[in-house]
Amino acid sequence: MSKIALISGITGQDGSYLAELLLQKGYVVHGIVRRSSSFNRARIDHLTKDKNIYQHKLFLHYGDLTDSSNLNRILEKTNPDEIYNLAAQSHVQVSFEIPEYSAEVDAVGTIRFLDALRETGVKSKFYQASTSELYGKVQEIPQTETTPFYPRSPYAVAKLYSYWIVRNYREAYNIFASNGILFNHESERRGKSFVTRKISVNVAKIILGLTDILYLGNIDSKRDWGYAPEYVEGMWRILQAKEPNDFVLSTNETHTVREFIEESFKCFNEEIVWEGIGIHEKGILKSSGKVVVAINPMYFRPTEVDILIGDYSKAKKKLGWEPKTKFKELVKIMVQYDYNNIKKTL
Ligand code: NAP
Ligand code: F7E
Repeated sequence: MSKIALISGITGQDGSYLAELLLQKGYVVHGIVRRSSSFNRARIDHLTKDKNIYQHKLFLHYGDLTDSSNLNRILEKTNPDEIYNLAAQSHVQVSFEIPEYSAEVDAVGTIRFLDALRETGVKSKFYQASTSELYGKVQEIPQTETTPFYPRSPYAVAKLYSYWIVRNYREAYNIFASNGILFNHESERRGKSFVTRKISVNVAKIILGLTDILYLGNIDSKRDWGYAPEYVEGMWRILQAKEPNDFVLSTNETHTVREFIEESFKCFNEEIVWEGIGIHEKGILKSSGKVVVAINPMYFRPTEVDILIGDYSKAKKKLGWEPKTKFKELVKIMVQYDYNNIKKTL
């Protein structure tokens, strides 16, 4: 008998890779999709097309983490073995603009899901998409599962609630519920308003002569960036462990946004030189003297997370999970994808 998985956030970056992985493993996959006025299924389109090999293995259900009766119905209807709760208002800067909605989805949404599990009596394992943003103003370098949290945005504070309610329901009701504390993971499917993809798309456009300047905010913040397809494999492994537990998934490397920009241009044999300071700093192409990067303070956040670097030793030891794609290769994958993709449309 095939195992049944239910994925919230299936139309997102991680949801789409996870759906692919689970279908390849022979699972029947149910996904929760939001009604939207414009098409929001581009990332899973290839899995849902008619005559697809997964045609009778993938099912989509309208739903929303703000609607608990709907979650109850979906659980009763699908009776999953594994739930992956990936749905979220996932943009940190946007969470400062819509803090209450971010809490509704990213915090209360999780308790709605866990309570639906309790009420329906469905016996499913539960994966929660926790985040390195919980570490915020970091209390320790590198960060591990025991590093104290210090969230620095409405997004991170909401995710902190979810982290703890997962642990509480595990202890109180013996539910197999685990947190994956995932550090930033990127890909050619990353949303275009996150910094890595914003850079890869715009560098490709600059090289193709379609745009002049890439405007960014804080280019000195440091992130631990990995490759998303490897991280969804880690999510699956977290739910295959003997006991529910919490795991960091990361690369144990950290790089600045500035380095991401420099490495992206290097893919086209272009070197960036920096001139000026603060909001007046500019990135200039050494070959032509053209300004291609500038600072726009509208992208600064009221509180910033300066440095993230995760120690994934526990996941390596207990799950046999390790990241394979490191920084330079990740940049190359994203930039080359965007360059080829944009060029095709010309
Ligand atoms: P993403 O691309 O932004 O996808 C988010 C998904 O959530 C989309 O499918 C979105 O649907 C759905 N969603 C948003 N609000 C919803 C609601 N009210 N009800 C139901 N669905 C809703 O995010 P991602 O990068 O794949 O990340 C997946 C999860 O991991 C998120 O919870 C994120 O916070 C967390 N996380 C991400 C990272 C990372 O580096 N990527 C690291 C740590 C944790 P639409 O397509 O309709 O918008
Ligand atoms: O920002 C700086 C920005 O939005 C990274 C989400 O998936 O990962 C993600 O959150 C850094 C920050 O990701 C721009 O200030 C500069 O320091 O790509 P980001 P994030 O905030 O780290 C975590 C783990 C999650 O859980 C989240 O869901 O880049 N930055 N200039 C910029 N960021 C953006 N977005 N746009 C800029 O123009």
